[in-house]
Amino acid sequence: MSEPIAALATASGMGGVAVIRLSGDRVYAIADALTRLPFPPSQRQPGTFVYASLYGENDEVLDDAILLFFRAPHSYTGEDTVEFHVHGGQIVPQKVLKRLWELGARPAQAGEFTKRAFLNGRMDLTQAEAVADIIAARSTRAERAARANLQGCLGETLSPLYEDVLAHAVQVEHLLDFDEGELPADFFSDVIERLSQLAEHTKSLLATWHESRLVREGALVVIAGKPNAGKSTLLNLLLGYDRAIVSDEAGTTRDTIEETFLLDGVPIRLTDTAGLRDAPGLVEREGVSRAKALLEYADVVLYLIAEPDSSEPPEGAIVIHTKADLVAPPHGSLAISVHEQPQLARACVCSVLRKALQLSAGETAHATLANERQFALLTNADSALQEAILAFKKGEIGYVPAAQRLRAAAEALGDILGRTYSEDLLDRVFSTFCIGK
Ligand SMILES: Nc1nc2c(ncn2[C@@H]2O[C@H](COP(=O)(O)OP(=O)(O)O)[C@@H](O)[C@H]2O)c(=O)[nH]1
Ligand SMILES: [Mg+2]
Repeated sequence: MSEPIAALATASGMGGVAVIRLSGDRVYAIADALTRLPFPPSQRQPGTFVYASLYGENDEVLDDAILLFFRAPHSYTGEDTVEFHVHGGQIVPQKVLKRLWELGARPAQAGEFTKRAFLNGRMDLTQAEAVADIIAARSTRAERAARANLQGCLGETLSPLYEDVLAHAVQVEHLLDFDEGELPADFFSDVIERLSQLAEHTKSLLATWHESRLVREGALVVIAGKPNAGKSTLLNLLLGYDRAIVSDEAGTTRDTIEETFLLDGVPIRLTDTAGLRDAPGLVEREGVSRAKALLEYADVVLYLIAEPDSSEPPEGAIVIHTKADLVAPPHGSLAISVHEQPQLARACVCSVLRKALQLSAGETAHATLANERQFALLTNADSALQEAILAFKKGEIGYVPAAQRLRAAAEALGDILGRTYSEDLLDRVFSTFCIGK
């Protein structure tokens, strides 16, 4: 039994068409009551549609709509589903939804359609998460990575790993019930070799998280340096518009200014800061202390120097010499002139950022980890595997703990896929979804 649920699947607000999705048991009875067609929805073939008036309680027409029919298990949720394409805007969709509540449907919770799709075996948990990621994507790169996982890239990589580790755990547990003397002599060396191969897979999958996280969460890049080093000029150049005031008056930028631009699909939170100096005014002093605090959190610090400047760059910062058109930069240094060669300066700084952030040029069409949950579980699986291998290498005394670690590794892998799950986990995953998805 699954209660009929309904929600607006399209964004609320002005729009030509709004789509309302209705899924669960009895949805065809509801659609019959709503349309009053002589050839009612309940008698229609799945995969067809009809244009019909929708009626309210007192025979008034709520809207004219197109209805699409899906039958379990061939629908997004795997349940009977009817979609209503009605006029968009503030009023009509709300009227139709209200009527659906009167007819026995209830409002869907965030992500509930996708949760049902998962529970009905239409997709694994990594695919369900990819649905939310496609919607949340802020760049085509993020969207492509999410699409790959929605198509099952991550699931198809993890499933055989899970099956294999689980099979080993089961086999070892089984063999431990026998006398060691009965085991084939090379049994455990074979197991160790096979597990080491599996650990290679978990390692390479773990390595995808760095870039994935950047694509998803972006990177904080802070531009620092003394007043007049050309920080605001560089910020404007990278953004492509005049965001910050540029002036030869020292102390022009007193607050921190943050704007985002995309570098190869990675959102770069670019932050311009007050020039680092013993500032005369209170406001600028506050700006300087904020700038210093930001240096701690930055993924990359670009430290600009306009000669002559003998200041010490913060540790780990990338030094860029500016205004190369005015003063020859030190030999072998990284130098730009925004005034004379803006294109070159931009290309140079972008390539510095790519390198510092370790961004690969290629876009993702393979399995990547998509979130902290997956990363944490795979990290656990990976260390459990390593511990199992070490335990096996100890010989007989290690076999029991090794079997336990193998079991733990299998469980962690299974959790990523949602082979095992708790209500609590599903709540956490699906509560971040949009209503109507
Ligand atoms: N000649 C030259 N002047 C520059 C260059 N970049 C910035 N400036 C000038 O340096 C002054 C300070 O620049 P600004 O970006 O405000 O520096 P900030 O204090 O570090 O933010 C301004 O007058 C800019 O026009 C450059 O590449 N060449
Ligand atoms: Mg400035």
